[in-house]
Amino acid sequence: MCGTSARLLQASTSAFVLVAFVGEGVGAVAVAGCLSTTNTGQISVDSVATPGSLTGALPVDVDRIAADPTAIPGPIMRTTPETVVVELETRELVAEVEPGVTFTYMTFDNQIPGPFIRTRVGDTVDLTVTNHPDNSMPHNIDLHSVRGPGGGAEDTMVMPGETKRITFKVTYPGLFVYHCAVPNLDYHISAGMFGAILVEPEEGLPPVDHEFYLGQHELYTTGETGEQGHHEFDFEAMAREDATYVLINGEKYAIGPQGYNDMQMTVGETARVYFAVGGPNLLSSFHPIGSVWDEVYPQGAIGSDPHRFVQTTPVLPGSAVIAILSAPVPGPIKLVDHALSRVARKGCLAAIDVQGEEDPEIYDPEPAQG
Ligand SMILES: [Cu+2]
Repeated sequence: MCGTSARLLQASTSAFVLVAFVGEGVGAVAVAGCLSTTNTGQISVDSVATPGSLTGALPVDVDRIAADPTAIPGPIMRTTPETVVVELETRELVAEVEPGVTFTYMTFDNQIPGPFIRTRVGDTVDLTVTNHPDNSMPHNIDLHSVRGPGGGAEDTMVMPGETKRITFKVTYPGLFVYHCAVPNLDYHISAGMFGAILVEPEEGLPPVDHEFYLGQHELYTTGETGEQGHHEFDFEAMAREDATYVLINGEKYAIGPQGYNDMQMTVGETARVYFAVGGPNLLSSFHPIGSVWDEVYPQGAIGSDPHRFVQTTPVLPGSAVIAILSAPVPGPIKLVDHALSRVARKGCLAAIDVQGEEDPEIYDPEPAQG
C-alpha cells in the first residue's frame, strides 16, 4: 500500500483534518511548491467527514491494486504483422484506496489501469475475455482501437464464469482507451475497469530510456475523502460528478518515492509516458511538476505531428496521451492533474524519482553570492 503518504488525524469528534507532509523522503509527499503551506512545511486540508457513517474497512483481496507503470511489453521490433493473443480476466476485488479506506474495485486482471496491450498497425488481436466465477456482475470490453459494433462490447459480454472471444485488426496507429461497457458503464469504469491499447505505427516509435504507463480515474463513494472504513459506491455523487477520490493507478498517491517507487530515472535520460483517462467524467489537465513535456501527441494520435514543450496537456475521459519528457537535473518529477484540488485533497499524484548529478547551469538551488 502507499505507506504513510497521507495521514488522517482525528481532530475532533465531528471533523477530520487531512495532512499531507511536504518532504522528499519515504513516507512523505511534496505535492507542489505552489500550494499554500504552513510554516512547518505541511499542507493542511480540512474536510467535513463525519466519523462512524461507514462500516469498518473490509479485509483486502489484494495488497496492491495499482498497476506497476513499468510492467508493460517492450517496443515492437518486428517489421511484419502478427496475431497478438490477449487474455483478460475481469475481477471484483476489495483493496485499499489509502490506508484504512477500502473499496470494492472492478478490474481487468487485478490492476488499475488494466494491462497495457501492445500491437503494431496491421496486427490481428485474438482477444479472450473471462468473467471470474466469483464475480457478481456482467462485464465486457469496448476498445477504441476497434472498428466494429460497440468496439467489441456486444460480443464480449460475459456473465460470471463465462468466456467470450473475438478477433479484430488494428488498422490505425495511436494510444487508445479500453473500458467495460455494460449498461452501468460509468459505474464499472469508476470502479476501475479501463486500460490502454497501443497501436504502434509500422515504423515503430523513437527510442527512449524508459516507458511508463499510468491511468487516471475517479471514485464516487458514500464516504468522505479519507474517511476510514469501507466505502460503498454512490450513484448520486457520480450523477453530480462529485468525486470522492481522483486517482492515478487506483490508489491515493500510489506511485512515487512516497509509495511504490516504480518510476525511476537517471539524470540525462528520457521517458515516454502513456497516460489514459478512464474518467468516467473528469478531464485531466496532465502536467509534470518540475519539468515540461518535450513532446506531446494529443489524444494519443501518434499518426500526427507532436506538440513541443507543452506545460499542461488536456486528456479527455475516454482518451489518452503519449508524452515525452527528459530529466536534466535530479529530483522528483510529479505527474498531476493540474486541477490541483484533486491533488491536494483527492489523491491524484504519481512521481518519477530522478537520481544523479546536479547541473547548476540548468538549476542551482544555492547560487554563489555576488
Ligand atoms: Cu464491468
